[in-house]
Formats: sequence, structure tokens, C-alpha cells
Amino acid sequence: MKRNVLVLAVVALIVLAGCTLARRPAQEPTPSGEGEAAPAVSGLSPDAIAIAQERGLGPDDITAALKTYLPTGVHDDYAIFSSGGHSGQVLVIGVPSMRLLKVIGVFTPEPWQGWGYGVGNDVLDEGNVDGNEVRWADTHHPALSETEGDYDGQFLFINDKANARVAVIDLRDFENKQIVKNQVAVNDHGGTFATPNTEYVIEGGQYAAPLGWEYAALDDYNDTYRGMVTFWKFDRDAGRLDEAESFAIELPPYWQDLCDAGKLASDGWVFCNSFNAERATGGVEEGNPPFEAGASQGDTDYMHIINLQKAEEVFNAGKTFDVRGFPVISLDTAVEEGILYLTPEPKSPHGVAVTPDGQFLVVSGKLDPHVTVYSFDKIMSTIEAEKWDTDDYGVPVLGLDDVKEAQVEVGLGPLHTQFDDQGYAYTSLFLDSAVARWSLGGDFADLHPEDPWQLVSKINVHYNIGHLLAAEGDTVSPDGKYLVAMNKWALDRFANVGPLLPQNFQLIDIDNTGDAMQLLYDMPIGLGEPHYAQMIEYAKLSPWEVYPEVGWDPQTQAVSENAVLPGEEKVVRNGNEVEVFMTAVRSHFTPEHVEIQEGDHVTWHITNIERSYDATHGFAIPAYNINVSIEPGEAATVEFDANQPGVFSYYCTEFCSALHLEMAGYLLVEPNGSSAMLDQE
Ligand code: CUK
Ligand code: CUA
Repeated sequence: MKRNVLVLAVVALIVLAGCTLARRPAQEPTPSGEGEAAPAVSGLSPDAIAIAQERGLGPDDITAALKTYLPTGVHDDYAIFSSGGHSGQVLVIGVPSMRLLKVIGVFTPEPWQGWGYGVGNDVLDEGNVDGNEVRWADTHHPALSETEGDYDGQFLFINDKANARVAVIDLRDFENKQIVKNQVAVNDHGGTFATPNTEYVIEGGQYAAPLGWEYAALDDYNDTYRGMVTFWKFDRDAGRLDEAESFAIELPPYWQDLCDAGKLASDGWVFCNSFNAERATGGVEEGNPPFEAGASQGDTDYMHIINLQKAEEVFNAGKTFDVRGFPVISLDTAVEEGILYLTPEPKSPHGVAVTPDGQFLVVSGKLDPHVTVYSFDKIMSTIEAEKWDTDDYGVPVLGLDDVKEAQVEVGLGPLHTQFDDQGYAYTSLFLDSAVARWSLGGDFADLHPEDPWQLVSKINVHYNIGHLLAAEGDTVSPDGKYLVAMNKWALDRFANVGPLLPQNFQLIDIDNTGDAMQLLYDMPIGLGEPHYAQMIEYAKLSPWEVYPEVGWDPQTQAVSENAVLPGEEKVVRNGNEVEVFMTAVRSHFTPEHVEIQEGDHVTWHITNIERSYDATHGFAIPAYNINVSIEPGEAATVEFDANQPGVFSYYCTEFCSALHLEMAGYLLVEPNGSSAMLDQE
């Protein structure tokens, strides 16, 4: 009997699914011309029920499969740009399929893209710290560029928590263009976040240290250790952070955690939560309470409320001092000028999220089952009334009751919050391993007039969720539809791959607002640990298919002066400086023989003169640690010292054509003092 009900349900779902499939617009043909028309309902396999039964799939499994499955050649509706965690990279993932589309080399060399193996070396060097090569990063928070508070699909920023660095990726070619090293702090956390028109990219600090990380004993913590927040000015035309127009603000040595930019109602302000307002300095080995206890003694920490507009004026007026040559607004100046305010936040908070209308700020206390909602209006009127106490550094502290709008009990271990288009907020619950959906008051108060701010429902996730992201869920106009839980633990979700487990991204359907949320898909992330990610409607992205002109330099986004056109190939010697000018096209390099002497310094220019979509060539020289990817139109330059004599067959590393294996050449490095060389002389 039960089985019949299941079968009926399956049939009903398949029929429904058939309708959906039938409504799907026909896809554009793929470049190879293999596009097929959308299947008709009648085209469904009669074996579908048998398959579902054999695989033990219930109705929920089948709807989940139908909501996520993409036939070959059909594209995703959304893209996730995810932190790659300590891989130092960025992951691009399609939604709803949860297919990995790309891993972008950012702070860490990435051989497929040649990143750090011939190209990108200068950008990676920009990220060196005092001359030390740093070739990994702990990426936490990607931030898409915004226009009027909405993703514009042009740029992506991401921070490195370990070394306080920020990278800039151009979404025309999905390549990293810049790395800046923060001069004020050695590590960061509260970044990156973009202001509503990407005037600034915010990078907040975390573990307090003397500014410029100069030496000072921990006994001097209160006097010499400091927090910071940095505002990197973004030059959209140049596609670069403009260090000359950027500045930082000195903050008390509370451990600033995450920030968010105000928007609409709160545009021009920035909010950063913190923990360790206790200013614990650890030292279990000396009998002190461990950090985890010392930093959690108090009932509250401080949310930092920063008047960015005012700070910009003060910076422009030159009221700064220098840390390693970087301008910093001192804590005293920040207080005098009305740039910095604090307000209590319970209890060991993590994250601050500005609601889409900019009117409210949501903070979660990791050790408090509530989210606390602050009213921007109340913050402004309290500041205007000059109603505050001060902390030990003279910073105004607004009373919690004066600025609080509501507290919503959501569950255990609340961390991060996102929003949808229906007036709901979603908060990740680390300890509960769940996502709480709760209703916003304010403009949405009519939804639940009796109690506008209330928990509505929860969905379990697997397991120990950190961040979560909803479609455009941190912008002024969230899309709803999809939410992804970024789970820290996987446990039994996947087959055992040894003691180090992947993280688990779980896709959740939040479209049926008011109804139950549905878990759709598990995606193991075998590289990590990812922290935050953002999801953008794919239609907002318009990456190039090939570089705009032959000889394009992706670093300058212009035609390179070293571009090589067909017929211009040559090898030029000047003393022991050798310059190779090479073209690549299916299926050969020109030249195919390059003969040099041991000890030569070699500068090798290669232009891929192809104009066809996807006609990428690679170029590898064995033993010299060189491999570059040269996309259609791209001009790449690699440099090396020919310090190893011998025969080195260079070859194309992308299977580009039927005669790809033949796309090769010989680099002959003649040993110094060899008879051949003497013969020549
Ligand atoms: S942090 Cu990782 S789970 Cu860096 Cu945004 Cu909260
Ligand atoms: Cu070019 Cu393979």
C-alpha cells in the first residue's frame, strides 16, 4: 500500500517535471554545433520509475534531482564566487548544478593557468611581506564590486587573513590583477567588503598588534597594541586599488572581526563587530586563562560604528600619521572628529550584516542563542543626543537599549546572516547545525503584525555550518531562490577519503517562502577551507570569450608592446641577453628551434594568434619551472636564466588539436666551453 503511494507520487512528480522541461527554452547551440532541442514530455524514459525504485529515491530526492540537474550544454542561472580558504584561490561554482566551473589562481601559484610559473609572478611578488615570498593565503571573504548596492559583475576582491593582503580579480577574464599588502597590520579578517558603489574596499583587522607589527611586549598590550580598519580606494577605470588614496583608522585593541558597509539609509557608514573586548592576552603556559576563556569573560563585546564619509574628509585634510608610509587616522582623531562609536553586542559575536534596506544591523553572539538587531535610526539619534559613556580609550559607547531594535531567539551558535526578497533573514547556527529563517520587521512588519521579528522555521544541515549565502543575499535587492550552507564538517556525508575531509556546500531551495526549505544537493569542496562566498545572477557577468585583440596583455588589459604577429617571429641576441619572439597557433610554435648559450638571460614572448573560442595553448619548458597558459589573443612573456645546459623539448600543454602532440620545439642550451662553441668562434 505504502509502496503504491510512493509510486503514485513519483509518477506525479515526473509528469510535473516533464512540464518544467517542456517549458525550458531551447538552448543556444554549443560552439561545436551539437546543441539539441529541449526534450518533449513524451521523451521521458519509461524506466524512470524503475530507476527511482532501484536506487531507493523518494519523492523529495526526485524533486531535488529535478531542481538541480542540468542537461549537457545547459548553463547555470547563478555563479558562486567562493573563498578557496588556505588554498589561496577563488572557486567559481554554478548554481543550481553545483558544478565547479573554475579555480582562479590568486595568492598561490596555479600551474594550469601558469600563475606563478611564468606569468603572474610580478603580481605574486606584490604580495611579498618585507621581502619574504609568501605563496599561500587564507582567503576568507570575497566581495563582488557593486553599483548602487547591487552586484555589477565587474570585479571581485578577496582578502588573505594570514598576511593581511587583498587581491583584485577582473571578471572580464577571471584573472587576478593585483595584490596589496596592508602596512598597518600583519593579518586581517574583516574584509573584503565593498561600499555600495565600490568607492572603497574594506579590510578590517583581527588579532591586535602594535601598528606596523613592530615589537612590543604583551605586558604593554593595553597601551601599544591596536586594532585597525583599512579603506582601500578602488579605481574602477584602472581596475586597481589606489594605494595613494587609501587610508586606515587606528582602533582599540579589541579583536575586530567582520565588517559590512552601510547602504541606502546607512550609506556612508561602516559596521564592524569585535570579540575579546576583555583584551585577554592568553598565556596558558604561564597559568593565565586560555584565550578562549579570557576572551569570553564579559557578557558583551563592541560593535564599531564608523563614519566613513567623515573619515574620508579627515584623511583628505591630512590629519593622519604614517605607519610604514601608510596614512592612519589616530584613535584620538577618530574620537575627536566623530568618526568612531561603539555599542555593546552580546556575547562573543561573529559577523555583522546590514539589512537590504540599510536600516538595521544584525549581529550574532556565538554564545548567545539570539541575533541582536540594531536600528540605524536609533544609532543616529543617540549620537545626535550625545548620549554615551566612554570606554578606556575615550571612545563613545552607545547604550545597547538605546540602539537595539529587537532580539530574535534563533538557536545555538548563530554566526552569519543573509537575506531574501520576501522579508526574511537566514542565520547559520553552528552548534545546532541548522539554518534559521526569521522575519524582518521594519518595512516588512506587516508580514507578522503581532510580532514582526520572529523565528519562522529551521532546516537542518550537515554539519556545523559557518557562513551561508543566499542569491545576491547581501545586496540591496536579494533574489531569494537559493541558499548555500557552507558546512565545516562533513562526517558521514561522503565516502571516506582519509582523516582530512572535504568541506560540504549544501544547496537549499528557499524559493517557496513560507513553506519548508528543501535541501537539494551536497557538494564536497576538496580544497579549502572556504569561508564566505557570494552568489550572483549569471546574466550580470559578461566575460570575454577571447581577448579583444591579438597580442593582448591581461595585466594591462591592452595590446602588449611585445605582441608577436605572424611573420615577426625571431630570436634576437644582445650580448648574453636573448629575446625570443614566438607565435602559437594550431598546431605549431614558430620558431621550433631555439639555440642559446649556457648563462644567457632569456626573455621569451609568445602570442597565441588564435581567434577561436577555447583555442588555448600551453607552453612548458622542462627543468626551468615554466608553464604558461596562453588564451586566444593573449601575449605572454616569461623570463629565465639559462643555467642548465642540455636539450629541453618545449611543448604545448593544452590538448588543442589532433596534432597537439606535434606542437613542440627544441631549446638547445649549449654548455659554456663546449667544442661546438669553440668551433663557432
Ligand atoms: S569567518 Cu569563517 S565561518 Cu572568516 Cu567570515 Cu565566520
Ligand atoms: Cu597547442 Cu596543444
